[in-house]
Amino acid sequence: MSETPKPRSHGMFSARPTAGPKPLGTDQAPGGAFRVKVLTIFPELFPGPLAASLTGKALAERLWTLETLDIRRFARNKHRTVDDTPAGGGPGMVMKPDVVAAAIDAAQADAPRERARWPVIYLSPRGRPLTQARVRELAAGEGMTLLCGRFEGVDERVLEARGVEELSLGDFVLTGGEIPAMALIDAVVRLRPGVLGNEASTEEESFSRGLLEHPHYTRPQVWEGREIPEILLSGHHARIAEWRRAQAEELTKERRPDLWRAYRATGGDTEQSDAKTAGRAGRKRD
Ligand code: 4FV
Repeated sequence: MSETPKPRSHGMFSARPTAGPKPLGTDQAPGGAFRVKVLTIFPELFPGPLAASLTGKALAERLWTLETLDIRRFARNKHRTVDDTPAGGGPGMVMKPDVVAAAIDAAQADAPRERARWPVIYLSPRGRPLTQARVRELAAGEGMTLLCGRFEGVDERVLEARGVEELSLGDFVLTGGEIPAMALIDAVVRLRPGVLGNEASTEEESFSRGLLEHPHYTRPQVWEGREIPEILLSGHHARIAEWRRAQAEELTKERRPDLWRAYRATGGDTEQSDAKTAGRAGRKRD
């Protein structure tokens, strides 16, 4: 079996790998670049949509780096077999533990051992549902290695042996983990400093306070006979914030009782409610 395969860096800038291909941007990447490694049997799918817009600009500015490792390169036989029939029978194929482990070990060779700083994540429907809270934690780290499943999934033993975290994009079944991996990368990279024009926008957005986002409006003021709610044109920022909060609460109660319960359990956005109560109290005062 040939020597350990080299990870391929995405040639948006270097079509042919120079001597010892390096992940995109690490050469003069400022220490702070968030590093992403993707283990997949379809490396050509990356960067894909991540090369566009804000994530693409951030990739070019080396605010993050992307390295794909083709799992097939870690196969042990000349047919580069990465899967085999399921033990106990049943449909489909399962990805082999020895091959997947070799890919994980190669990816982690130059990553910090502390998984809190650089977790290894397998995207799968069995995983813990991905939340904005977990995304925020990941964005505060140094990097992450993402394992993209195909077929029926991956042999359980390698997930245990390598302490792999399982995350799910949602209760539905895809043909592969690559799209969930891209979604996770997008969600994490947009929280990195310098990626979003105004970081402020992440404070107000869905889930930032455990609530769904309030409705948005923009010109024209009247569209198909439908008006923008008056309050939003009042210029009264405190009342506008109050209205948006009430809208966010209404919508969350209606569409996501699970989030509403969690929100109430944490006493809602305490300081806000305190402000509100204080405001009310204040008002009473004058
Ligand atoms: C999935 C999800 C997902 C399951 C079998 C890939 C597929 C195949 N990943 N959230 N939902 N994965 O459906 O993350 O291996």
